[in-house]
Amino acid sequence: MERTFVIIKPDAVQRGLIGEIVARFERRGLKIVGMKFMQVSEELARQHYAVHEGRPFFNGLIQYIISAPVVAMVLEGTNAIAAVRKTLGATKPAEAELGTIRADFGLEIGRNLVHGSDGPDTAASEIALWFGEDLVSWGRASDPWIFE
Ligand code: IDP
Ligand code: MG
Repeated sequence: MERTFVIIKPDAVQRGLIGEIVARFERRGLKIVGMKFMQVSEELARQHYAVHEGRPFFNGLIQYIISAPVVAMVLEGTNAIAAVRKTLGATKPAEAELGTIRADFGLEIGRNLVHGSDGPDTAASEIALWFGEDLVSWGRASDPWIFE
């Protein structure tokens, strides 16, 4: 079973889309094992996006992610990392497939609503950075109907 890290970003929170977005992950069968509503500090934002430091959009990205609260989540499931990335859609909403979160709710790359880890290494480091050990392993009644 794989775990991945998700952020419902400030634009999605301000637009009242938390429930809509969480519902899509739940419907897909992903299990919530961590979730918090929080104001991101500039320090945490810079650590999370350290790989993008020096890019022209970096400062705008940091300001965006600290501009309003976010919902940080850890989701668990079979191939959770790839399943979440597919559910998010392409980074540029204009290129995202219809039916994905970014296509259904977004237009611009700088307001693309959600973050999802892009691989096993980033998932592990992002979960550690945002949640540490503060996760809940639990048996969900529907697990046998979702995981074979
Ligand atoms: P990802 O979120 O799909 O993994 P990345 O390339 O890792 O995409 O970029 C991280 C985030 O940085 C994007 O989700 C988006 O919010 C922002 N970003 C990336 N490229 C641009 C850009 O050219 N302009 C503005 N924001 C950008
Ligand atoms: Mg990325």
